[in-house]
Amino acid sequence: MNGSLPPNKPQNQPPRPNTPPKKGFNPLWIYLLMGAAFLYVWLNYNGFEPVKTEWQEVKEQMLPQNDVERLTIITNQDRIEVFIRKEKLEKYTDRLGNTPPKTGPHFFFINQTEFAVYKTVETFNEACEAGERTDDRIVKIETDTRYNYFARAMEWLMFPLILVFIWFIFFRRMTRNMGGGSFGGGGGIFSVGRSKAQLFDKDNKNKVTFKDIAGLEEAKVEVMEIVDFLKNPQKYTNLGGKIPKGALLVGPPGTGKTLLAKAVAGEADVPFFSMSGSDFVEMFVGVGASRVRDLFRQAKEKAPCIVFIDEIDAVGRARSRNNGFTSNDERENTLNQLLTEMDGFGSNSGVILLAATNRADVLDGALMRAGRFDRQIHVDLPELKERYEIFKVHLRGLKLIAGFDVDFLAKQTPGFSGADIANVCNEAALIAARKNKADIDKQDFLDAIDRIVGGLERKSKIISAEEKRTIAYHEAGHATVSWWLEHANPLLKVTIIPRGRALGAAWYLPEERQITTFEQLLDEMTATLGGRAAEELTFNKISTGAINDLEKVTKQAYAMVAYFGMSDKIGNISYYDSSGQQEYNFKHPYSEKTAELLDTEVKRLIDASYKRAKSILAKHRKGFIQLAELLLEREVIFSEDLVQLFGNRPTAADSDKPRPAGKGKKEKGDKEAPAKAKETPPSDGQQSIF
Ligand code: NHX
Ligand code: ZN
Repeated sequence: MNGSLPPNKPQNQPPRPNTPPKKGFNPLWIYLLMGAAFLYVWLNYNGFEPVKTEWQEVKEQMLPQNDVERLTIITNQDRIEVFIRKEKLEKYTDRLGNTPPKTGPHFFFINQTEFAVYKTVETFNEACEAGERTDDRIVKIETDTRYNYFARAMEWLMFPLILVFIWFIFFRRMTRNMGGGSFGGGGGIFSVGRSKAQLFDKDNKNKVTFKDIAGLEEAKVEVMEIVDFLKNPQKYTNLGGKIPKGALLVGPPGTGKTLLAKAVAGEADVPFFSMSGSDFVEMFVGVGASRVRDLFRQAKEKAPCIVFIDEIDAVGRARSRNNGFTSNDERENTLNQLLTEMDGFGSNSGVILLAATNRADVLDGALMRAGRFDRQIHVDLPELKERYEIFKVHLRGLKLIAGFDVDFLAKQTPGFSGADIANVCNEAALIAARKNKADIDKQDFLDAIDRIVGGLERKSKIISAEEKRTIAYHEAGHATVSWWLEHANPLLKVTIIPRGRALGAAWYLPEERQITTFEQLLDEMTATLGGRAAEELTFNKISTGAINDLEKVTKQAYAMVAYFGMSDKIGNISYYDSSGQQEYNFKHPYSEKTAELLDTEVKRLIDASYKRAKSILAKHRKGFIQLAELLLEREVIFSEDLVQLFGNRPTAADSDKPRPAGKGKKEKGDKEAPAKAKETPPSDGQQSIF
């Protein structure tokens, strides 16, 4: 392929946009064609057009005065051209201009009298020959057929030209859509095989350094080592070690993989090529592979350097074994080329590959074997302390109210990624600005968090009083059930203000934990079903609104049964596939019989949880109804208000337990449910599933 970056380019030049110099296709032939056409026209045109005259004039004046040298009958144009003798030209300067051309034609007339012309000229010539008019010379008469070659050529060329034009436009648009490369800058169809890597040199303006990254301590150490490999390779090779070829950054979206890579670029002082895995994937066959080749050729020219491929799963997805209709040959070729290139350079050649993905499980095994992406650097969602650090970074530029509690923010945002936190900070600033505040306070941040978790608040959505009631009871159901469950997430607030797609929501503050127990899963399911249960209990009617709850519960129950081995009937079996190989398999890895069993187990779990939710609601009916009515009135209720209604959240001893077995099902601390004995579900039947 074509060289796009001169090998000897000085390192301190500003970074070049990813448009290599224009080469390859030459539109010269189109210009040549046009040039030839113009030349032809120009040569045939001597700057003089014959002047129109009439046969009458020729016959009665020009011929008798012996001015005509010859006549040319254009057979296919009904036109006769008149050539005037050189010595007689000045007679006609008033009509032909001051410098009439020596060669004609000078006049033409419309040929309706061809026969008469012949006759007249013949008579004239005969008279000359007979010596009747001695000063006269014979007038020649010729015929000519004149074609408009240009027009004819155009007729022939028109169709192919239109085709070429359409093809051109189409391809141009296609490459632009797919590659994002600009056509004007030399991209276009004729450079599809070139890599789109963006080169950052050390003087890049918006440079990121490790100081700009909060959290990610372990990942930073790993990545810093890679920088060190490039800076002091001897330190490692002296001892006989080999420099690794690549490292894979793995982690959920928004956790800072790309940022980490950028920091490497900023710190390493070596050229840094950055591209996205999807840049390799193009509609044309063979393009991906040739882009890989081109990328590595460029990288080797610039070694030592770092090549960063973002979203590598776009190319690195495991090659399918069954080469059926699910296979993607083009992508596999690209991957094969990538594997070949990674083996192709010696490990000390100074090119280190960094790649980022949020789906390491789907990557091809060959990509991750030793000698390729040797090391995996896990970039996880930030934990409390890390979120605190990240908040501090993003709050740097913001005008905060005095005494702002950053720690509180970190506590309120479990499960947030670095990108989410950046978003919260920005959103908070915007919200404060909208309210014309001088500085940003805690409430702005809370609103920003709500907005990012739940979407835009839609206060103006018109909801009928009846629907409002349903919503309030639904949410009160969630709140009540979760309140009385020991392992359910602590409630933050309940709201019936529509937000995003939801008409109302119960907000929890999930506990940060690494593993989840069966009891926790069960309690969460029960709390999620509390909304539907509340609708059924209070109105004896159910609504479609619970779709999201039911979806969540169903997935949860399926995961418990099929993945976590939490059903006795299925046993300690997991049909989870972490290799991602099964993803395109339409067949389940289990028998039909097991499939049925899974279904019944899922149903049993959900049914039991639903009954449990209903029983809790029935038991705490009074508080539940009070809560719903309060919610209708206030629209938002915080956990503090719930303490007023229900008392403190029960401890392990007095909350509703899924394992009654005679001892846990005592309703201590519940004074608002006088009908408790009646509402308590029969304690055999459903026990077996727990
Ligand atoms: C609709 N929305 O789609 C209306 C506007 C039962 C009182 N016709 O369970 O709002 O019915 O506890 C993410 C989050 C769909 C995705 C919420 C997709 C909600 C929410 C349907 C309350 N709160 N349902 C709830 C609700 C609805 C829906 C979602 C989603 C309702 C319920 C949505
Ligand atoms: Zn709900």
